[in-house]
Formats: sequence, C-alpha cells, structure tokens
Amino acid sequence: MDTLGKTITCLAAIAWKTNSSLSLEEVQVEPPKAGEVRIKMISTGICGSDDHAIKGIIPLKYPFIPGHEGAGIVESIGEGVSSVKPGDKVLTLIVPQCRECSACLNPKGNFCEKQEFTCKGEKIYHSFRTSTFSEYTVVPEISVVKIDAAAPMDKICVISCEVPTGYGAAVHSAKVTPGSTCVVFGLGGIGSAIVMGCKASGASRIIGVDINEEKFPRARALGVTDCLNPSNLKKPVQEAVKEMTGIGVDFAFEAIGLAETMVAAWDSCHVSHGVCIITGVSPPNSKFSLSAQTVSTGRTLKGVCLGDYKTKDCFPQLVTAYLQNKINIDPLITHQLPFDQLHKAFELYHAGKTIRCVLLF
Ligand code: PAD
Ligand code: ZN
Repeated sequence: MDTLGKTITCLAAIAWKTNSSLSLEEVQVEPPKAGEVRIKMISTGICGSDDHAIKGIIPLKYPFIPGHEGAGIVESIGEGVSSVKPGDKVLTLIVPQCRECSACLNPKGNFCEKQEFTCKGEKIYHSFRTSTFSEYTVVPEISVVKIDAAAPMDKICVISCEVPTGYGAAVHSAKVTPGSTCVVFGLGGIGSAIVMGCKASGASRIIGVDINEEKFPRARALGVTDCLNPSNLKKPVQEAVKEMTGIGVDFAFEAIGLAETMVAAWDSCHVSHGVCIITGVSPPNSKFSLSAQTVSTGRTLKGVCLGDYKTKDCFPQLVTAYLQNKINIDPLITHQLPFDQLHKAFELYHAGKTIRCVLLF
C-alpha cells in the first residue's frame, strides 16, 4: 500500500472556535504510532453530540475535528496492535473498551476509564479522538473494533452510536417489557432508535414527545402510538402523559439533553416501578432538581451511555444482528450526502429535517 508509513494529506472538517461553522481543510494525518490504528473513513453520521461539541455544550479543546459515529477500513496499524489488521472493516468507538479498568471489569455499565489521553502535553477528550469527520483518522486500538466483512459500509456507521444508544437503552438497559407503556422525549436520531427498541420489546403504547411536529410521521412509522408537542399543550407535558396512562408510564426516556425534559421524563414515570432513562447529554453546569418525595416511592433514575453495551464486545454483535435481519437500521438513516457537502448536511440537521444524515467519503 503506497500510504503505508507515510503522512497522508486529506480533507477534514475543523471546528476552529466555539459555535463557528465547520471548515473543510487539508490536514496531515501521521502514520499510527505503537498501539494506534489508521482508518480510511467510509461513512460517518451526524449525531446530536457532534452538534453539542461544535456549540461548546460538550466542552472540548479547540481546534478539533468532530465526529465519532464512524465506519471505515483499516489502512495501517502501529506496533503491537493485534485486534485489527489492514483491510478490516471497523467501527470507531466513542467509549473505548480497554478490558482492564474498573468499569470494563465490572459486568454492569461500560464507561471505560481510559477516556482521555494526552497529546503534546495537552489533554484531548476521547469523544473526538475518534475524529471521524476526516478522510483518514488515527485512533487507539481500544477505540476501534472489527466488524463482519459483509457489513454495508455506507450505513453501518450508525451502529457506532445511534443504534446502541437508542435501541440499546430500550432493550438492554431498561429491558422494556411486553405490554408496557413508554414515553420518549425527543424524536431525533437517538429517540427514533429508542422507539424502535420499545416496539421490538413489545411495548403496547409508546408516546413520542417533540417540539418539531415534522418528526411525528416517521416516529409513528417506527412504532409511536401517540404524539405530543409540549408547545401546544395547556399543561405540563408530564401531566398529559400521566392522564393518558392513568398513573404514569412504565418506562420514560430522555433523548434531548435538557434538564427540564429530564425532570418531565422522571415525573412521567409510574410512581411505584417507573424507570427513567437519561441518554441526552447536557452542558456541564446544567442541574436539575426532583421533588424529593417522588424518589422514595420506588422509581428508578438511570443515566445510560451507548445502551450500557461493552462497546468492543457488543458492537460487532449488533452488526451481525443487522445482517441477520434481527434489527433494521435502515429507517434511522434519512439522508446520505458526500462528505464535502457537510455544510448542507448540517443545514438539514439544524432545520430539523433529518433523523440521521450519513456523510459518505
Ligand atoms: P437530534 O438533534 O437528532 O434530536 C433531538 C430531538 O429533540 C429533535 O427532534 C428536537 O426537535 C427535539 N427537541 C429539542 N428540544 C426539545 C424540547 N424542548 N422538547 C421536546 N423535544 C425537543 O439529536 P440526537 O438524537 O442525535 O441526540 C439526542 C441527545 O442524545 C443529545 O443530547 C446527544 O448528545 C445525546 C446522545 N447521548 C448518547 C449517550 O450514549 N448517552 C449518545 C449519543 C447522543
Ligand atoms: Zn453519537
């Protein structure tokens, strides 16, 4: 391979400062060092977390190359890398799996402690050490996983974030039960995947909440039985949900990232056994308070990252489940655009037109 051992000059999207529009630039991608993997990206999704990072809601050090929901092919590997080889199809992992830290060794949860690494003495956060908005990227071996060679690379990137986060929150974290009632706050990429998981688990009623009614038809097609737009209600949305279900839902999910909708999700839960799952990511200084009395009656509040899946162990299994027609990721991807049309893709995202727009390299 003629790129082997050489620095590659390629196109990447750079966030230079908070809230500025991304700038497509030529960057130099060095060969992988020991323990690193260089990937030729094939596809990457635009996730709400990328938008949060660009806006500074998830604080990262500027300038950085955003993107984490990526699928690609290994171009070359550094010394000591054994789990992937050049030519392998891979997904990038926004949460790595080192298999050594206390989080990885515990059967519950997945929030690996090796989230950060240093570069030239500065701390770089792992979310964007995946940096998939680039034709080539270099990631640590713990942040990449080999997948089935039959995977369709123009779509499979959503199994690197949207599918495990949403579908996994419902089927793996909450373990939604047949015949149960659910409410999903936010019907974007993650919320849509949650709806899919609730439906697959046999929920009898799925209430979808969003301020953008353009999201409702697709949400209904995925399994939402009732749509609520809080802006059109004369009462707080949680009261509407309680009235619709008698005493509250069995499972509530928040997929927006706002303190007020997290509280609304909690208040929508059945007073005795309701489970409230938070997947939305909020700014670091954001806080919410719950009525203390509502806590002692038995409800559960749980934050969930990537559906609690151990990423390296489980993402290849999700890919296989898709290839075996056990999960259908296709309705979660509404747009596909060439990478150099990134700005158009973000316009569509900000206009609320997309569930997931996948960029193709
Ligand atoms: P998205 O922008 O596709 O969806 C957000 C949805 O929320 C949109 O449909 C909005 O219209 C809707 N919305 C916005 N404000 C309100 C409101 N006040 N009331 C009701 N609806 C509203 O983003 P996404 O689905 O990609 O991501 C959603 C969140 O999940 C975001 O906070 C992201 O950072 C987080 C996330 N978490 C994980 C994880 O593992 N925990 C992974 C990936 C994304
Ligand atoms: Zn994501």
